[in-house]
Amino acid sequence: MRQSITLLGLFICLHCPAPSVGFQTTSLNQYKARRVTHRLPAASFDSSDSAPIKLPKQLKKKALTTFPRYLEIECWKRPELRGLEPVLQAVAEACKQINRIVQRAQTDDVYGVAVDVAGNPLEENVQGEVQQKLDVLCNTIMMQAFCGSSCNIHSVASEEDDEPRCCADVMNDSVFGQGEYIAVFDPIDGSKNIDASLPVGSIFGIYRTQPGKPVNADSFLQDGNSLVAAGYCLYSATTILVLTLGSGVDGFTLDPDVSRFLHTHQDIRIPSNGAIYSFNEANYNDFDEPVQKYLSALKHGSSSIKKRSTARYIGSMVADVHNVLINGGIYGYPRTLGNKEGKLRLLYESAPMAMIMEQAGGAGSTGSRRILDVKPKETHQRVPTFLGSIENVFELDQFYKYYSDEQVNGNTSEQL
Ligand code: FDP
Repeated sequence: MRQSITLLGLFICLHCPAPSVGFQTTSLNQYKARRVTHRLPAASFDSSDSAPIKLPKQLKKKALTTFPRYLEIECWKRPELRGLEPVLQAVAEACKQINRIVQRAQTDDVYGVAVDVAGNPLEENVQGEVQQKLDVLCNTIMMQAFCGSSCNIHSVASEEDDEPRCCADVMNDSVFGQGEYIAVFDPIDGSKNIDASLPVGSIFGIYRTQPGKPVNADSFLQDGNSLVAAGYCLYSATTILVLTLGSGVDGFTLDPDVSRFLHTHQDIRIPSNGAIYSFNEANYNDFDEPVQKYLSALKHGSSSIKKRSTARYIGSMVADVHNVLINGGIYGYPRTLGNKEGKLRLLYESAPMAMIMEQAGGAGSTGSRRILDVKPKETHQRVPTFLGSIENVFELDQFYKYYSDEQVNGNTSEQL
């Protein structure tokens, strides 16, 4: 009896009309009037009165290896990487600088549109975005770290620059244009998040130049299997640098007291499956059918991952992917009706992240193939991106396979 009353209630509820203007019992003005609008008088106390915060004695520092020492040991074990040691040291220093800039974004004058020497706003970049001061600043820092720390990087391609640049040109000295490596990076990814004090990150990858071939824009069109190193730095509750040199993944947390990256995460392994799914679901109606079906399966509990799914989306790739790397699950930026190749850039976003995922035991897929197998046709190419635990990404791929087989003549899962 009780159950049938509950069901009846549910039925009535499901069939009751959606509230319309005529249905309202409270007008908007009445609603607004209910808010607490008075302001408390501004607190007046002299901040110099406040005593310095003392940390409890039991908060002792852990004995952790520093990033420079870690690099020294790794490059000693693998002499072929020695040329990268000064480069990666400099990149870590650049991440510290970017970290400070991000933390000062609300208090210092680093906001707003970037201007040239004459004070005119810079032109839109190749992505069609007006460059912000912060983007330009972080780009310069990263570029100088890669190009100016040694003579080992020949050229760089950045999200912020339309074309790759030779380090000789960046440093204005021909000695810097001879290295055997090239680097790709996104100096500040998810920068729209900074206004709201949310996490952002930097992403990078390093390739070898092709022996016997001149280094030019085509040298960057290598698939992700050729990456020698990849990493990202997340500027969040803690600042963490995550790095792979092709034999596992390690994480280094910035200790703000001594301004050093310390080896806090040894041999990171992503769980083989996980509950998190991290997609911008506002785009659901524009996703491919296989992605829609996959997301529905997660929500209805019919996924092969026998865990109750939980949604997490910050809107900053580094933060979202890091969450999935640590806790397990899947991150996705699929193609949409408006963005046929998705939004993320293959060379300096998806491929480095896919290398990290695979090195941690996870997977990176476009839905139909490994991200690391996609050979770019141009520097700023975009690619549908799914990254995460191996079982989760495998299941997503299965949805693509199943629904493409079903629509042999359709174009929902066209091969990249
Ligand atoms: P952003 O445009 O702020 O640089 O790289 C692109 C990116 O950020 C990713 O970091 C982020 O995950 C994604 O775009 C967010 O896009 P949506 O707002 O479309 O979800």
